[in-house]
Amino acid sequence: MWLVLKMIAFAAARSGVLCVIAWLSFVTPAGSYPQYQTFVEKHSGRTVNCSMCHVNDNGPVGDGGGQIGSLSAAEMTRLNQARAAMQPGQNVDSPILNKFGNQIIKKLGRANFLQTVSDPGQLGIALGDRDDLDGDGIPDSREFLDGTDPLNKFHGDPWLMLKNNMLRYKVHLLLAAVSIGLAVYGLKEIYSGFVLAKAEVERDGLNEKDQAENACQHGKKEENP
Ligand SMILES: [Ca+2]
Repeated sequence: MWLVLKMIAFAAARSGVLCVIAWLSFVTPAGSYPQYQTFVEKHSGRTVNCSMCHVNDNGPVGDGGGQIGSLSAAEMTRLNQARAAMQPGQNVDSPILNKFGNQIIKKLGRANFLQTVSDPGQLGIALGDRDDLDGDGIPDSREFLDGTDPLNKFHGDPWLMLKNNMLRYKVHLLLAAVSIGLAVYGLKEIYSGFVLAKAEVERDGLNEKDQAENACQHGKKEENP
C-alpha cells in the first residue's frame, strides 16, 4: 500500500502537480481532495501547493517532514485524534497540518469540512471573515480564496495589503506628511530669503552705481563750470 502511495506521490511531484493526491487528505492516507487546489488556482489565478494547509509542501503522503510516513507513535495518536474531531470547536493538533489546516478543522469540524469537498468555494464562506492567523488584516477565508499564504503577514492581495497597511500606519503616514509639509515650507522660506537677499544686494548695487555716476557728473561740472 505504501509503495503504491509513494509511487503516486513521486509521479505527481515529477509532473509538477503538487497536492493532486493529497490536498487536506488526512481523512485516510488514500484520501484525495485535489478539488481545493484546483478551485483556488482557478479562482485566484495563483499557483498554490499543499503548504497552504499542510506542514509539507507536497502534502501528507510520503516519509518526509510532516508526512505520514515519518510520524512517531505519539504523532500518529495526534493524527488520529484530529481525524476523530468531527464536530467544531475541538482542539486539533494534527502533525501533518499547519496552523491554518488545524484551524479549519477546529472551526468547522471534520464533518462540516467534508461537506465542502464537493464545492470547495463553500470552505471560504464557512470559515467566515473573523479569523486572521497572520494578523495582516486579511481574513483567512479571503486568503484561501485569493491563494495567498494565511500564515505569512507579508503575503496577500497587494491592494488589500496596501489598504490595510495605510490604515494600520495612518498615524505614521500623517506624521510623515506633516514632516514633508514642514520641510517643503522651510525650503520655500529659505528660497524666498535668498530671493529677497539677492534683490536687496542688486538694489544696493544700483544705488551705489547711481551715486557713483552722480558724483562723476558733479565732478565734471566743477571742472567745466
Ligand atoms: Ca491574513
